Amino acid sequence: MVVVAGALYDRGRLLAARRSAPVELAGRWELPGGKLEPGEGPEETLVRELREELGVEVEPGERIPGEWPLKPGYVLRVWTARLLSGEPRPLEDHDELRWLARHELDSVDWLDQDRPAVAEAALRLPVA
Ligand code: DCM
Repeated sequence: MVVVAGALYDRGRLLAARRSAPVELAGRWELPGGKLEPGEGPEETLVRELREELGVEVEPGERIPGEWPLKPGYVLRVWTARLLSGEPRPLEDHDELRWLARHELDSVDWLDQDRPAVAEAALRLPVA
């Protein structure tokens, strides 16, 4: 099973989302996303999940190379994305959101599995 997450950029900052569930992940920060559904392409998953979870419209960009193991049977793949419209709100799965500039990326407690993707995303952070 593939989980697709987005390195969402806006004005030189990256969006971090704090999980509210399940208990073992709650309070940790992630790149928002969710599971690929049957018949969906990963970019479609990303657009759908960020619409559902954050209430925003995004444009997927490039895949960040790599694949990171989650729980058994699940892997995390990450795409960059650009905010097209809306202001992200924690509608589902999250209780706080923060836009982080490059020098702020270490200020939140990222999920271990997201850390390598965040490091790669930081390298691709567009200048504001
Ligand atoms: N997940 C993760 N890192 C992300 C996004 C998701 O580790 N950036 C994990 C958390 C869940 C699973 O993937 O175990 C499915 O995510 P969700 O519950 O958001 O659909």
